[in-house]
Amino acid sequence: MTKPLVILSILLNVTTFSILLLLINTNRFTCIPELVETKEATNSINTENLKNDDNTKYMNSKFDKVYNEYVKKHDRTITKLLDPSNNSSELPKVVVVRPDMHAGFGNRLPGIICGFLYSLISDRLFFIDGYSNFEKYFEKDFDHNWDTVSYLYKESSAKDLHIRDEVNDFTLVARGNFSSEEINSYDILRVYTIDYICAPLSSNPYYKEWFNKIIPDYRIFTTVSLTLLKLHPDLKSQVEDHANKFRDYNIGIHLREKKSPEGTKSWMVPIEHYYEAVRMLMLEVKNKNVSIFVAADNTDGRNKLVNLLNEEFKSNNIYHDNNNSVKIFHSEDNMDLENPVMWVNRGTEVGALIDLKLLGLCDDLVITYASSFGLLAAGWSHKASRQRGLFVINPIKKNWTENLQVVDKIWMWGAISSEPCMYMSKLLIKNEDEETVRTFKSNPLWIHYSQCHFPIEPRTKN
Ligand SMILES: Nc1nc2c(ncn2[C@@H]2O[C@H](COP(=O)(O)OP(=O)(O)OP(=O)(O)O)[C@@H](O)[C@H]2O)c(=O)[nH]1
Ligand SMILES: [Mg+2]
Repeated sequence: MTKPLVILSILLNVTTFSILLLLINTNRFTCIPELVETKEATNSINTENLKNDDNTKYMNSKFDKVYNEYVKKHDRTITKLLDPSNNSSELPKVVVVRPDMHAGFGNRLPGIICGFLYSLISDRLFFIDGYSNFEKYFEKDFDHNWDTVSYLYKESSAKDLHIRDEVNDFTLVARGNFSSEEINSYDILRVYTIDYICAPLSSNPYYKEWFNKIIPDYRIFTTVSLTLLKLHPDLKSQVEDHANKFRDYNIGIHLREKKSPEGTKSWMVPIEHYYEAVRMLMLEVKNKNVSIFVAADNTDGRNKLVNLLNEEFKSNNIYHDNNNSVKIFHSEDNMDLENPVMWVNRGTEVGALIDLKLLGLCDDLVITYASSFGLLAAGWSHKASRQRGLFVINPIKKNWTENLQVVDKIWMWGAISSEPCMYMSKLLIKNEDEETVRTFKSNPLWIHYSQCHFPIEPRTKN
């Protein structure tokens, strides 16, 4: 190249580069508006409530694709099945989940999530049997009401995968093949459980790869529940009304006092322990408007805790030095209302769902050991991608309460994940064969799944 040509080429390059820089600075370069939009979306998440639940921190586009394909397949198959001109005698294979309608609301949902996972991995259709008023509380993307098709399956063969604590095929869940000849010979796989019983499925060698591809972060419950269990718009707007009280940073507390390990009345959960956990969280918060949302299984306990927190934040200098303003609130549910379905567990179904969702919208959670309510709220959460796990408050023996700081057992711990509890996992570890236990323990969360509930013994048949 001659000298003038080299100079011209340098000039041209410099000019092009300058124009590019100018375009970038003035946001006129095509990719810039997108970048700006993403930033705005991320910012709006900080004040997230359900209004923007399509744009929340936790999203999984890979699973969404699988889900949307499933919905299309379900609709197509059902339309064909119910078409009067269809004279094929072949019935699609199905998974049918029966929730326990006499159990707490936190107990009804895990079986649904498990059943849906079973249907995905085994290429079966998914149905729910006997969830009264499901449509009143949740928005459905497809018709999974078993009543729609059950009359066709009167003569069909069925296998019980789970019947509460009595029957649980853990070997199949942890290391079996859901498409084997044996399992395929059944038209119906039945799931009747109150537990997040399918947790070992993500360790199963047949499905590990699928999970690694579709839900690699082990937020399995969150991923499935945010698509399959969408709150009904009426309830959603009630949640939004409450969520408007949320501020820059929100701590959610679930206080469960009315539950003790089976057969013992000697355990209690000191209210002060929740307040200790909140103090620990608050020490790291500076220059923020904070809200604390308190959900509880009884009005008295809730009021005591709210008063204690109010008192603390009025007087304690630590928080004033951190320059935080704190507001404490709760939903309107009156926990003294007797629930006709569950006389031990009070309050209304709407109230419980609203509390669950509000807890799930908080930035941090302080919940009660062994209560599926708090663990479920953590799992059914748009904030599941928060880095810090849950603070879990353990009950302690009543006669230890004279000195609350000295107990010979952990009374507060931080969970590594927001996955719900699998209370049967202790039983799995105790009773199953070595290979099943080993496979379950290959799940990095096995301790999380197995340390969140009192040990239970299998029911003896009499
Ligand atoms: N509204 C509301 N209801 C609650 C709250 N905590 C407990 N309840 C009621 O108590 C029930 C507790 O049942 P679950 O949701 O299964 O929770 P759990 O603590 O595991 O209790 P069990 O499984 O019944 O032993 C709920 O369904 C509600 O009826 C709360 O914070 N708010
Ligand atoms: Mg429960």
